[in-house]
Formats: sequence, C-alpha cells, structure tokens
Amino acid sequence: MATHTVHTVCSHDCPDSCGVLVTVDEAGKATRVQGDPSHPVTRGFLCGKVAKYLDRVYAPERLLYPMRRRKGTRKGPGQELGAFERISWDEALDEIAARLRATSDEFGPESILPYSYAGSIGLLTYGSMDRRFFHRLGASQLDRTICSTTGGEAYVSVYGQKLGTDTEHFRHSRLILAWGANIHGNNIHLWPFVEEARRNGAKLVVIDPYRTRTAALADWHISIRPGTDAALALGMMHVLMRDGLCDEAYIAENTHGFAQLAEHVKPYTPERVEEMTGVAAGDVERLARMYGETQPAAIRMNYGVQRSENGGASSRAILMLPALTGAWKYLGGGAQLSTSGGFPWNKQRLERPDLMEQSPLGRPSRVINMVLLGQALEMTENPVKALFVYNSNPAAVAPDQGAVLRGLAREDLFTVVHEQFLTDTVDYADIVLPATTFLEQKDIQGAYGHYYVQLSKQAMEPVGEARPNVWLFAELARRMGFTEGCFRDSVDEMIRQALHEDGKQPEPLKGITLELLEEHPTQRLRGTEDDAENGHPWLPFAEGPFATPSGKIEFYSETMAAQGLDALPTFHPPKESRRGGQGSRYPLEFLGRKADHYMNSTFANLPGHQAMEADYNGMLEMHPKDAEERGIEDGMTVTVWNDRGSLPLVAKLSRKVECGVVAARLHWNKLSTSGHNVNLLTGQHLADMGGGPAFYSVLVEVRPAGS
Ligand SMILES: Nc1nc2c(c(=O)[nH]1)N[C@H]1C(S)=C(S)[C@@H](COP(=O)(O)OP(=O)(O)OC[C@H]3O[C@@H](n4cnc5c(=O)[nH]c(N)nc54)[C@H](O)[C@@H]3O)O[C@H]1N2
Ligand SMILES: Nc1nc2c(c(=O)[nH]1)N[C@H]1C(S)=C(S)[C@@H](COP(=O)(O)OP(=O)(O)OC[C@H]3O[C@@H](n4cnc5c(=O)[nH]c(N)nc54)[C@H](O)[C@@H]3O)O[C@H]1N2
Ligand code: SF4
Ligand SMILES: [Mo]
Repeated sequence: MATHTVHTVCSHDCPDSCGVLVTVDEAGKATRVQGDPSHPVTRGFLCGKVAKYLDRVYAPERLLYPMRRRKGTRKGPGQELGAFERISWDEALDEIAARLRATSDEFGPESILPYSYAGSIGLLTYGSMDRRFFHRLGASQLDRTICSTTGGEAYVSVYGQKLGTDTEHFRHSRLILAWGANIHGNNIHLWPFVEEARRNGAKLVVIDPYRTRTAALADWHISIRPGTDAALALGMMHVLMRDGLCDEAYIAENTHGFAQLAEHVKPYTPERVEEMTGVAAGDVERLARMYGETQPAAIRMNYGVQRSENGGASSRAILMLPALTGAWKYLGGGAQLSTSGGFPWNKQRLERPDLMEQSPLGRPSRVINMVLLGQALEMTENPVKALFVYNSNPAAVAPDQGAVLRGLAREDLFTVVHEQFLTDTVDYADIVLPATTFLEQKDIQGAYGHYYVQLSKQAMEPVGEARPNVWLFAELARRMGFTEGCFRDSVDEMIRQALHEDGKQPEPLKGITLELLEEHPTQRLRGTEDDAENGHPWLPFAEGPFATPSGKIEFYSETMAAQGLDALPTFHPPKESRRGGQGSRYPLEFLGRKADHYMNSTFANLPGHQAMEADYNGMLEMHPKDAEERGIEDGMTVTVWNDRGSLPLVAKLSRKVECGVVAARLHWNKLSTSGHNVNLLTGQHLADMGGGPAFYSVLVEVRPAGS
C-alpha cells in the first residue's frame, strides 16, 4: 500500500478525545501523527504528550511478547525484565485459563478480581469483551470509582443527567469560572475557545488551591483552601440571594427546593466563608456579584473539586449556581463537568451483566470498590486470590500505596497484567501480556469534553506480539469453554451493538452507523447541534423537564434525604484537613496532583516527556514561609510523611501554593529512589458521594531529610 493517512482517536483518559490522523508508509510503519483539522473541537492540534506519540508506540521499552515470572524471583521492583521469561501466547493463555479455573474451583469465582480503568477510553477497549468474560466467570465486580463517580453522582442528583454547556459555546461566554479545572494542563482543547471569549472581553477566573498554568494566565486566580469549595459556592449563593441577583422566573419554572436553599445559605455570610475557605470576604462578594451580574457565564468544573472527602457536596453546590442565575438560558452560559451523559451507548449489550446468571454463582457477584484495592488485597475472609489488571497501573495510581504494594507482593496472589510497558504494576505480575496502542486497533469513542462520536480506525499492525484487549478476552473465553455467541462477536459487530444498530437507535445516535463512520469518522450527536438557520443554539438545561425524581433541577434532594445524606449541600470540612480535627498532628495539606506532561502515570517512563516535566519530577512545592519555619531551603531533600508513609522529595520553594499547602506530582514509583510516589501518602478514605477517592484530602508534615 502507498503512503496513506488513517483517522484514529486519541484514547487516553482526557476530556478532549482528539481526532488524530496517522500517516503510514508503504511498509506499514506509522511515520507521523497530527491532529485532525476537521474536528470541530480539537481542530488540528495535539497536546505535547501525544504530539510525540510515535516515541511511545515505537519505544524500545514496549512490551513485545507474553512473559512468565521466573521461578524463584520475588515480586516487586528492581528486577525489571530479568524477572521474566518469554513464552508464547498459547502458553500464556492456557496457563491463565488453567489458573483461573483452579482458583474459581477452590475459592469460588469471586476470588478473582478484574482491575481496570481508563488506560484507553475507546469504548470497546475500555469495557466490552472483558466485562462479558468476567461476568460469565462470576468474578468479583469492580466498581470503577477512581476518577469521576463522586462528581458524576453529584451532577445527576442536581440535573438528572451528565450533560453540560457545549464546548464550542464557551467562545460566547462573558465570564468563565475554571473551578478545580486545569484547562491548560488537562483539557487544552477548551483553551482556544476560552481565548476567543477573552478576545471579546470575557474574564477568566480560576478557583484552585494551586497556581496552575491556567491560573497564571487568568484574569483572577482565587487560591482556595483545599476541600472548602462548598462553603465558597454557598457563600456566593448567599450574596446572590441577598442582592437580588437570582433569576426568579427560571427558578420558579425549573427548580425544586429554592425556599429551603434560601434559608440554608443564610449563615454562609462572606465573613464566615472567609474563615472556612481562606478567600477574603470582599473577594467572595466580588466573585458572587461578578457571577450574578454577567451573562452569559459558564463554569468549567473538571474533576479536581470532587477528589475531596466532601467533594460531592462541593460539586452539588457549585453546579447549582447556574440554576440560580438562569445562566443555562444563554448561549455560552451554564456549566460543564462532563459531556459523557450525552452518549447513549448500548452498554448492556456490550458488557452483558446478565451473563453473571450463567456463571457458577448464578447471581450477581460481589462488588469491590477500586479505590479500596489495598483493603481488598488484605481481606482474609473471601480473599482475592487472582487479580487481572489491564488499562490501569494501580501500583502507582491507587491510594494508600503501602497497602496496595503489600497486597500485590503476596506470593499466593496470581496476578496477570496486560500492558504496553513495564509499569510499576507489571513488577508484581506472574504473567505479563503485551497490549496494543490506539494506533494498532479499531474502536469507537465518545468524549467527556465534547459531543462527537468518532471511529478510530486501525492504522498499523500491532508492534511485536501485542494484542488488543478485545482479542485477549475473546481468546480466554474460548479457552474457558464459554459457548455464548457474544464471545465470538467481531469488533465491527460490537461497534454496531454499541450504536444500537440492531434495534431502535436512541435519538442522539439516530443514523450514526458503522458504515457512516467508515466514510465520515466524526459525527455530532444528533439533537445537540445548534439550529443556525432559526438562530436556536442547543442549550441542554434551558428548560425542563429534567431527569430527576421531581422533574426539576434539585436544590433539595428527597432521594438524598431518604439515604440519610444532606438534602441540601452543606459544608463539612474534610476530617483530614486543617480544620477537620482528625489528623491535626499533620499541619500541611498535600496535593498529589497530575503532571502536565504525563497522563496520570502514563508517559512517565518516556525520556522526552520526562524532560518536559523536569522542573517538577520528584519535587515538593512549598511556600517559602512554611519552608523557613522548618529550616528547609530550595533544593534540599526533604521527608514528607504522615501515618501512611514517608516520601523523600526535593523542596522547591514556590508561590504556586499558599502557606499550609504543599504539592507534588504523580509519576511511576520506580522513577524515584524510594520506589514510591505521592500515593504513598494518600488514603483509602472515600468521598461523601459515589464511593470516589479523596486524593486531595491529605495531611502531611515535612522536615529536612535526615533530621
Ligand atoms: N496533562 C494531563 N492531562 C490529564 C490528566 C493528566 O494526568 N495529565 N489526567 C486526565 C484525567 S484522568 C482526568 S480525570 C482529567 C481531570 O482533570 P482535572 O479535573 O482538571 O484534574 P485535576 O488535575 O485532578 O484537578 C484540577 C485542579 O483541581 C485542583 N484542586 C485540587 N483540590 C481542589 C479543591 O479542593 N478545590 C478546588 N477548587 N480545586 C482543587 C488541583 O490543584 C488541579 O489544578 O484530566 C485528564 N487530563
Ligand atoms: N495522587 C493521585 N492519584 C491519582 C490521581 C491524581 O490526580 N492524584 N488521578 C486519579 C485518576 S483521575 C485516574 S483516572 C486514575 C488513572 O489511573 P489509570 O487508569 O491506572 O491510569 P494510568 O496511570 O494512565 O495507567 C493506565 C495504564 O493502561 C495502559 N494501557 C493503555 N492502553 C491500554 C490498552 O489498550 N490495553 C491495556 N491492557 N492497557 C492499556 C497504559 O500503558 C497505562 O500503564 O488515577 C488516579 N490516581
Ligand atoms: S491526551 Fe487529550 S489533548 Fe492530548 S491528544 Fe489525547 S485527547 Fe488530545
Ligand atoms: Mo481521571
């Protein structure tokens, strides 16, 4: 074949889901990746991480063939490839099937735990054949909570559905609040729309305890104390109501529980909010008035706010603001946390939870919260005896790393890891399987930062013996003797199933078929387009009905009240915070943040990406005053510790954080001399909603190393 270009989609866990064009030469080698200029949101450019993607695809460290742990080697880092011997796919699959069967027979199928997250957000690669396989097996179900369920549940409690302001509409905003959203670092394709709005006079306000690149570029950066956003939002409501800045008609028509909310926010005076949040009372007033007096105003929340013990309450409170001012009525107004609720995929059909009834259990299996992996691996009753990891690097990304690594090191735990690289988790594997990248497989993908469905075509043959997730689980199903037809579905068939092609297609997917996507790989969800002819923009929440129990936007939630939760969003300081009481032995709040040039732990092993993060790798950013009080100087090695562990980092004196807050970034454990990363310090305590993690409710103390 001559040199040609193939449409793919970046499958990394990023809101943008960029259209990516891959140039492939006559020999089938990918020679170039570039953004698809025809994509209306991602518009032809890629972030710094993926612009050099061929470095990753063809990295000399790519895992190329299946491997088995050599007898006599212990699990854990330090032995690298030497711990493993090459085996064939047949041997690997036979051995896995035999071990899973034996484990299921001896300990019951629920002793098998799949562990996967969003290494790929391609729909099939994220969850399809794998789910079918584990459901049929009767394995424990994994509750995939590690990222977004807290905010997601909060969103649904207020609006009934995870929809939000159209990304392309941000260009029409007059005021944009980036609330716990590092747009520049984590969601770069929104940035040009923000810039366009600013050229037309819009203001950008960033609310973040860390001075991100986004904050540095904003008109106003409000550095809030971590985990106190509910108080700020409630304080804004107090001012909006006091000063008559609410849209009474919108509220009367569309919302439920306004009277209770009005009563509820009375005590949240700007002065009290200042005590809670560290944001000056005058700034609370100014922000609230700016928000109440400017239309259209859009809030870009990302998932930063909800990674706290009280992240659900904070998210609910913030998300209610546009319902008070009626911002949803205006082109360029409203809020966006995620657009994922716009995609009505046929998940039942893809994942087949009904197969659990065909399993040896004959019923739905137990559910294990992935945030609590450490606890799950330490359970002595109904223990986990086999762990199957794919699309994830839990040794690096899961909280309470000490517990996680102890669990992974268990010699009686049979661990399979399907991976592209020799990650921290692979160090603990019994069997390692090589995985493909998005260039090497076909998939379909939605997004959580826009409303386009895209087909990701296969651009090249897999590198080495790498194989896609879908292939792996179909092969394993065959070896387990699973006879259901769904285990023989091809990728194309599953794409059609996801699109409901064989039934009644829901409105947003109407007419979007595999055939259409093959020709035109980027399709806007139907019914979400602006009606330019008649001048009607698509506004998701301009009017009801809403998919909540009351059919209205719920300020007051009877459902939550019935569960014993706060019916109205209420500020409770995280227990693990400076105001929380518990854990006050540690005076500093610790933000174990994402790196700008890695994707969670992905890319952290590549030299080109490491160079871009060089100023932050292994650093602890701290305020000069906090450093001085502890006799710490810039560049000094320090020990950061709490009850969960102690981590050596290099102090970087910085005004990106306020006094009382320190920050470090996520990467691979084995890149640090201690063999740990920031998650050694994070805990398995959960947020108030959705079973999510509290990565940003962490207290620590710091001292010069060796003292
Ligand atoms: N470059 C890069 N891009 C990424 C990722 C990455 O690792 N690197 N990860 C991807 C993933 S998995 C996701 S989920 C998205 C998430 O994207 P974001 O939601 O933007 O994720 P975070 O970086 O966790 O949080 C955003 C900001 O919230 C701030 N924050 C922390 N605690 C609080 C708080 O209590 N209140 C407020 N107001 N702000 C707080 C943090 O300092 C951070 O700057 O990004 C994706 N994109
Ligand atoms: N301290 C702290 N911890 C965090 C966060 C934080 O902000 N701070 N963020 C949290 C969040 S939001 C998230 S989403 C999680 C992310 O946690 P993970 O989803 O585990 O994310 P990654 O670290 O990117 O690891 C994904 C792995 O999947 C592999 N992979 C990619 N594609 C494929 C494929 O097609 N098949 C297979 N088998 N493997 C593949 C990649 O090589 C990579 O090693 O981390 C969480 N952990
Ligand atoms: S990581 Fe995000 S911004 Fe970068 S190419 Fe992928 S989808 Fe686009
Ligand atoms: Mo995430």
